[in-house]
Order: sequence, then structure tokens, then C-alpha cells
Amino acid sequence: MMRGSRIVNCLCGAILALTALAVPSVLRAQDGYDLWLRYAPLDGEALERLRRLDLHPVASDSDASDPTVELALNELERGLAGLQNAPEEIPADGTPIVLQCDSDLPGPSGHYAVQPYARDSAQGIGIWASEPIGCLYGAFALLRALAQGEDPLTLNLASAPAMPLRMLNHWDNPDGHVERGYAGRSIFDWWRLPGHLDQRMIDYARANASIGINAVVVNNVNARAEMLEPRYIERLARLADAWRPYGIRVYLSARFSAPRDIGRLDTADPLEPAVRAWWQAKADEIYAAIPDFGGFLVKANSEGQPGPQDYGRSHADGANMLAEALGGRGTVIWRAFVYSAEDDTDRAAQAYAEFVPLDGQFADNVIVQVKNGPIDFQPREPFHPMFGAMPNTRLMLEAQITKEYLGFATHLAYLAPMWEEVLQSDTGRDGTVAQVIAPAGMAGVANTGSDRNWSGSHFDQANWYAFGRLAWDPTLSSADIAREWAAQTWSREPATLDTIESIMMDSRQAVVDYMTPLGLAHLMGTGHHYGPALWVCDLARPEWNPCYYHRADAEGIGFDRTATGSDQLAQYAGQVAARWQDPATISDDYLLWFHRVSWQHTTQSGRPLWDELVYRYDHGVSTVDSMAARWASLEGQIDARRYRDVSEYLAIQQAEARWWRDASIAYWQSINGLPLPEGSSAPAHSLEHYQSLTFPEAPGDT
Ligand code: GCW
Repeated sequence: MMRGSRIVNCLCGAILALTALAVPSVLRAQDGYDLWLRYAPLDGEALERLRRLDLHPVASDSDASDPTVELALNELERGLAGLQNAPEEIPADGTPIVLQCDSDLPGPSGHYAVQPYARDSAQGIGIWASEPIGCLYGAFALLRALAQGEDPLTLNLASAPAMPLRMLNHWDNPDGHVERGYAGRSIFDWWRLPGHLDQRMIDYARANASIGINAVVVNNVNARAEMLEPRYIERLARLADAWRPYGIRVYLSARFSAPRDIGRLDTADPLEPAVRAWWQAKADEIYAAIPDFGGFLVKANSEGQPGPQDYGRSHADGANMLAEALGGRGTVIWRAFVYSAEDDTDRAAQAYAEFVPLDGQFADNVIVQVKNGPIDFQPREPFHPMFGAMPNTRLMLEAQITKEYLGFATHLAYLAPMWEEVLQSDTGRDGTVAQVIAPAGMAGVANTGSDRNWSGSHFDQANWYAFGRLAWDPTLSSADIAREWAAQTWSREPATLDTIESIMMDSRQAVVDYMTPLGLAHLMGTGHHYGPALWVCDLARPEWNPCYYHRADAEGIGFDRTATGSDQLAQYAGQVAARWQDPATISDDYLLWFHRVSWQHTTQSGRPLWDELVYRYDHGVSTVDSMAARWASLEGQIDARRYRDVSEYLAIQQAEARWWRDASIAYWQSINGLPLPEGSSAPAHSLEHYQSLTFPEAPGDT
């Protein structure tokens, strides 16, 4: 099989080489499908060096028969061929890349070392790991370095994952709709499974493995019970088989009421023996089909989902019942994203209030999954106060890769700076958030879909990439990740890279500024979360309304979370709360999140709040203008199709940033009656105009 595919690849390589004569490689048409794994041909010294070395991968006989090692060898061949613009054929001699995948190199699962070695007069590159998956990760690491033009003879790439679970959560429904998905339909074709496995499922696993992702929850946390039925288990087994060599374990979101929905029981009470027996039998059935099934992800008693509280039981009762059914075979990931219709306390305080008293009560194979902030994936939130507050429970961080609240796929917003901000936050109790989650992991709500470019936009690929890289190593800097991603995805030209990196690094703060500056949150159109809707105040549940979050009136604006208000600030460690306690000293980034202040309040910039607010909106808009201008300067440096795709999206973003600014300012002025600061232009339309806009076609709704 190997030989056959090499022969075919040789022909492809020859055709590629001919095409290369006509069009400079950087400008060849790209549709984004290849992600960061393009292996675009090197040039100059880097290319000469590779050609001189004539690298070729080899593995010992015992390793080579392993499917994961075979993937590593194939990937190296494919990558080396691409980087050298050469056919995928193994040179007879040259410098070996020796894979040793059963070495006694100590470290957690997945670790590797990639280094040059010299033995007698021979030199080579070694990839050492203690299991095959480490070799695959090492192969990708080597190719990542080579793709950035590095010299293989000076590399020293020892690395180990910082946390065991590096997971994607798909909010994909079995009918193909993706909740909060902006990249088309679901990539999972349940209808044609298990008979047909789409190549995309392999390409997806390969992309995940290249950044260290090792776990995938295939269905929405707003789960359908049918996903637990035999026909889906059979389909999932086919995926599990296909992904196993890539080191990926499959998980299911489980609907808590499944014993009633599909099990013919009249209760789902977790303490009821018949219910426990049902889950036990279900787990056994799944493990019979998928021996390395990862476990269940559960959203319970949140936003109308069923859960143990329906029967007067606690989250721990519910989670532990499922944990017992899985036993040592798998993990229950229980979400802490809860807020209740009956509870009129500050929404930001509710998860902590419900979960922290349960610390120590969860079974060993339960992980509690906590969103990065206490509300809901806003453009900026302070870190969630549960981090550090449950020392006897494994906590996992949930981030959102899909941009539900950051302009969908059409706004360019690189999210790694946001995740970096959270991961590096000192909880004041148990180290940084990154340290708190180290025994568990990180989950990202996936942004993949059926769009040719996977993510709905070329730049959103960077968020998938950065999520994986940070879950592997949360100490990486967002700027470094941006650069290494861009070098593999766009171009290696240093000036082009500088420009792309600068656009990416400015982008998230730009969104914060034009949507929700100074600690404001949740002002998006209700339901679909597209566009501004600051004025909405008539929905049944208080926390569905933007006015709940901003609390603006003629006197002032902001949510008082100090002791004079909801006192949610008291959920943080003393030293952390102290930093945010005083409206005179708190960072402007969190001002209106924790404080209600007058429109005249002096901010850190020295400007009164109203002036600062308008300044931030203007700054957000002008940053997007500048991002578009910087991108325009790359015309001719980037292949035309992707260049144009990004240009058009940036034009949309420019218009929508203005829309956000204008609608927000028009609304605030209707409340505070204040004139615009000198030099700031009036909104383009009346408030009524903005209020009249509706978007019934907005994608990704529930
Ligand atoms: O962000 C909100 C979304 C819901 C989502 C929920 C959650 C899956 O608007 O669509 O439901 O969070 O995280 O459970």
C-alpha cells in the first residue's frame, strides 16, 4: 500500500513541479483547505540546506508496523516533499530522520524530543518518544520548524503537553446544524456513517494531531438523547477507529434525561437504581464498540437542560452516577455553566455559588468544566472565580473558538491574546489559571464546519491552531503563535509576517473597543448575538436583556459587583478582589464589569468616563480601518483568492465596527443626554434606525 501511494504521489509531485515553473509558489491559488499544513516550498538558503541534507524518515522494524508511526513517517515524507517542491520519494542515502518511539524518555503521554545526533561519522535527526503518539507529535513539531525555515541541525525541540486533555467540543447537532457555527454545516455526516467515512474526517484528525488535540466531543452539549442509541454508537465507532492512530479519543455529550427519553424509564433520578443500571448498561454497550471511548460531557440544569436538580439531587450526585457507570474506563466532564430562571442573584455569581460548596464531593473520574469568565464567552471577562476555589476538584477550562460574541466568522479577531490573558491570570489561591487546570485540561468550542476553509474565514483557522498550541503549552505567547501560524499559512517573508502578526495582535482589543469597551458585556442582539442591541430590556428572563448587564441611566452606567452591589467580587481571593475593588484604581478594562460609576467618573486615561467610552469606540473603528489598510499593503504578497476573501471580510468588519459604534453612542446619548466629545462624529443614523434592524437569517442560532 505504501509503495502504491508513493508512486501516485510521485506523479503528483512531478505535476506540481511543472506548475511551479509558471507561477511563484507563494501566489499559487489557495482555498484554505490545507490549513497550516500547506508545506509550501521553501526557497533560498533554507531550501538549499534541506536539499543538501536530503532528509528521509526511518523507523525501527518494531515501530514501523504501528499505524501511528506509519502516519508520522508519511507526514514527514509529505512535508519534506512539499517544502522542497519535490516528489514524495525516499532518497537512497542522505540524512536519516530516525524515529524511536519506544525509548525510555521520561514524560507524560505525548512528549517527544527532536534533536540532531552524530554517531561515528554519520549524522541524523532523532525523534525520540516513549510511545507512537509522541513520535507523531514530534514529526509535526519538526515539520513546523522546517516550514518556518529553521535549520534541522540546530534544533532542540523537547516538549511535553502541559495538561492531559486537549479537547474540542463540537456544538454540532445530528441534523447537521451547528449551534453557534459560522462555517457552514457540521463536518460530521452521520447519515452516511458508518458505511462511508469522508476523507474530511481524516484531514480533520490530522489537523488536530498536528497541534496536539487528543479528544473530541462530537455533539452539542444541548444534547439529543438519540446520540446514545445503537445506530449512533456504531457510527461513532467508525470515527473512533479512524481517529485512534491520530491519538484522538471520542466523547459524547449525554442528555441527562436519556433514561426517560430513550430508555423507557419514567425517571432520570440519579439515585434511582433503575436509572443507574440503565447508564451502566449504556456505558458497557459503548465500550463494547469503542474500547477507548473517552466519556461523557454533560450540560445539566442550565438553560432548560435536564439535570439532577429536577429530582432534588446535586450536580455531584448526577456526575458521580455517570462516573460510576464509566468506571476506570472514562471521564465525566460536568459543565459549570449554570444559571437559573428562578435565581435572581447576579448571573456572574451563580456557578460559583452552586459548585464551590460541592468541592471534594466529585468522584475521581469527574472533571468540572468552567468557562473562562463568569458570564459567557464575552470579548473580555475577568477570569472565572471558580478557578482556584475548588482545590479538591479537577477543573478544566472551557474556551470558545467559534466567535459567537466576537463578530462571527466575518470579523477578524485573533483569540489567543484573550486566552493568554485568562491562562496567565493569578487566581491568588492556587497559582495561575493555567496551573489550576494542569491536572485536567482545556476544551475549546470548535469553529469547524463544511466550508472549504473549515472555519468560515482564513483567519479563524488561527484560533483553532492557537487553541491547540496553548492547550499543549499555555506558556507560549500569543504573538509567537500568531507568527508561527502565519508563516505556515500565508508567507515566510519577514515583512509580510510582521504585518500579519500586527493585524492579528491588534484584532481582539479592537473588537472589545467597538463592541463592549471598558468592561461592558453582553450587549449583542438577543438570540443570535449578531450586532448591537443595547436597548433591549423586555425579555422574560432578566439576564437575557442587555440592559441587565449595562444598567445605564441618566446618572451612570455599569454593574456594581462590590459589597454595595451583588458582592460577586467577594468570590475572588482577597488579593485579586483588592485589585478590582476601587473604581479609582481598577484597570479600565474591567471598570464597568465591577463598578457602577457616573458618566463623569475619571478613568485611568484621565478622561471622564463618557469621553473615554466614545474614545474607545472610535479607537476600535480606526483600528479595524488600519487592519484593512495593512492587509491591503499585502496585495501581491498573498495568493489572490485568499487575499480577496480576507479583504472582503475586512470591509464587512469596517462597516460593522462603525455600526456598533454608532448604534451604541446613539443609545447612550438617548440615556445620558451628553454631547459628543470634541472631534467625534455623530452616529450615521438615528437610534430608531438601529433599533429597527432585524436579522432573521443570522446563522448559528440555537
Ligand atoms: O454561549 C451560550 C450560547 C448557547 C450555548 C450556551 C452553553 C450550547 O449562547 O448557544 O449552548 O452558551 O455554553 O451551554
